[in-house]
Amino acid sequence: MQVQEFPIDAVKQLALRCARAAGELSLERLKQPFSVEYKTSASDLVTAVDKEVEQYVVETILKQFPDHGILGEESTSQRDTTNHETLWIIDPIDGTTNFVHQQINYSVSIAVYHQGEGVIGVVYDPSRGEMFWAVKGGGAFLNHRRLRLTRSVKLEEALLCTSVFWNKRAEQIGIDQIVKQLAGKVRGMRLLGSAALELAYVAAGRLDGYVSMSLHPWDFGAGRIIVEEADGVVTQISGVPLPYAENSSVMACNPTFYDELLNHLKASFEQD
Ligand code: 2AM
Ligand code: CA
Repeated sequence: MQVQEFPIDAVKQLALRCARAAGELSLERLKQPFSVEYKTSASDLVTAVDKEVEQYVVETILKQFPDHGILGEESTSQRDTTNHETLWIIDPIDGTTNFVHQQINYSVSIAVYHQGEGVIGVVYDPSRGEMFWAVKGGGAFLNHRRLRLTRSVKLEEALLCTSVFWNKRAEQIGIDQIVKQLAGKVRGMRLLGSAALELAYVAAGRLDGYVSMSLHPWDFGAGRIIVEEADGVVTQISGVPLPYAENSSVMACNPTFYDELLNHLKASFEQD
């Protein structure tokens, strides 16, 4: 049997090209009015642009790699995601609420997993022209600049970010108390509204850490690879490894205070 080698360079080039083109398309669409719909509620939006951008990305990938699987937030791809050696995980617009209200602070997120392992992560911020990307074993970059977390940070010095959804489940796990306790321990807390971008900022050292109780695979698929390649640590909030195609909690941070943050989170969950 002939074993085909994974064409990592071609896949990387395609991921970068798709992210840039998708971002440019989103900027172009901001020049005209577009439709905004409620998905499940007034705080859960989807626009015609999310759908158009996802469709563009899916078609572009499948033209070059027809046998690859795609898991996209807007499900314009109805293909089975379980039976592919190579799975692309994409969010055409991560931070749709920001896209609608602010026209900045959103991103295109594209990740490629091969045999279950994250090999390429790309998070593109079109409003600032910032491309965050990483190849497994090859490092993380912001445009052409290498990203490395070399600074030593203590929990009390950390600028942390979180995405919290103030819903019934959040109430049940006591999210208000958990966030309050965390905020009291660190230098500052931020809530930017695009998980993919927040993870990219951890890799770039603009934030020291990011915590979320629950994210979708397209929210963290690419950012997680970028943080790891910048020498950061990413796990679930219990400390166990992240899955790649399922929902999960996420904690990502500079490695020098990972244990401190993990112990703090564990303690605040035990109190609850
Ligand atoms: P989205 O814009 O693609 O929906 C802050 O809102 C961040 O969390 C964004 O990355 C957003 O992605 C994501 N998000 C929004 N609602 C979510 C939910 N119910 N579960 C997980 N992630 C969500
Ligand atoms: Ca989205």
